[in-house]
Amino acid sequence: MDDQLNAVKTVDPAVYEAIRQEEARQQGHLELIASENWTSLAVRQAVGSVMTDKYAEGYPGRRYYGGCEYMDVVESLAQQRLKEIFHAEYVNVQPHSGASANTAVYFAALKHGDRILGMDLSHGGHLTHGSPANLSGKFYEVRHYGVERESERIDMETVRHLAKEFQPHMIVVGASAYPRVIDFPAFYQIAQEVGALVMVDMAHIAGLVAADLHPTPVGFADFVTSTTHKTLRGPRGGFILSGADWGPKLDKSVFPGLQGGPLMNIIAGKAVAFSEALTLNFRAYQAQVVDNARVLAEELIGRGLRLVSGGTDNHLLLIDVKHSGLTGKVAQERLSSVGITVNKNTIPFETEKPTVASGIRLGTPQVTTRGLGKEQMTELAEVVSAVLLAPNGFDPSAYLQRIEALAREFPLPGI
Ligand code: DSN
Repeated sequence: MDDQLNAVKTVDPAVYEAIRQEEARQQGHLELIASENWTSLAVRQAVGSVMTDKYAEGYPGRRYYGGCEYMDVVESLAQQRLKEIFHAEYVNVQPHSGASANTAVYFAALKHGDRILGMDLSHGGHLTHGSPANLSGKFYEVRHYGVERESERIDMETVRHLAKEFQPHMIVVGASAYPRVIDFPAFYQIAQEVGALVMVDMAHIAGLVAADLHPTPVGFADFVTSTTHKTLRGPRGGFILSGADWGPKLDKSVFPGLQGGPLMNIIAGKAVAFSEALTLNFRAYQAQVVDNARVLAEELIGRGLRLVSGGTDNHLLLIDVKHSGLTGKVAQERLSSVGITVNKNTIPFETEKPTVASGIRLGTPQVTTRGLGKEQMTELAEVVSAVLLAPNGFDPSAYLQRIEALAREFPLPGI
């Protein structure tokens, strides 16, 4: 990264220093935040390019400003590749984030006050799926489904019952902390029965879907939204997929409805990431992400930790740390003291505030990008379980050394 940061160093030493320290933090620790990843040098170079300097309001071939010929090249490439990855008829690569993508769909398909049925945030859903703290919960009438107390999984008969009672205009499917396969055809069937539209937010599992490791929502949803930076390993941003018939409305909803000029440097980074996602290497990477999560889950359970739903089918796992006498906040701090970054997370039927929480969420996308495999998952599980089950006042230094050694052995590619 040296050459790319020389100018920053000269012009703004304070920002340079913060970037370097962040680089060292990421390099020297293990990032187990399930929604994070490590982009390729190619993606970061595209994002850091002159594409950031251009206004390109509109869409390829129909822009409001002159000089957009290369913007058109890049956005069209991103669109074509995204269509190819997910077999979608219509794509929009301009949403600045997953939240923007979801909001653009709501504004295209719903009226103020319409009813949406989405997954409860504390059961693994997302803020933009109707939380009262989010625009989606303020603009629409919301009912939530969750997981069953015993199985900690979504029960489709419960969802059907709720849908029949509530008669939603839209069912929102997808989660940010659900470790199990989501049955998209079953949701779609229920939506058909009650005459609702379906939006699937596949942000967390987009990379797995791209690699055929999770059933695709395409064909079982009117709209599919996603971020680009989680398992999909692109730059920070969002996108929308749908059938061609919704295209004109969605285009208008994103621009000029919700956004102004697209972030063309990010769209260039998306195009590069989508080309990477079409390779065999990417499929192998996703398979390793899932294998690593499974091994990590099994090893943690074997060492006495309780996992929500008893395991994982995807890239993430939720540990009920209350079961081990901790809060999520304390567990996050303990792991941080040994060089492992995680986030505290509410668990189903939560009794603590979200800022305290009873769980932590762990994911394997980033550590898999740096090359950790099953053997290292066993070592990670040893450290995580020892740290979570240790008495208060334990000495973290030996564990920190082990994690730092692992981080050195598996450097982040491209620095
Ligand atoms: N904040 C993201 C996550 O961590 O899952 C969702 O937007």
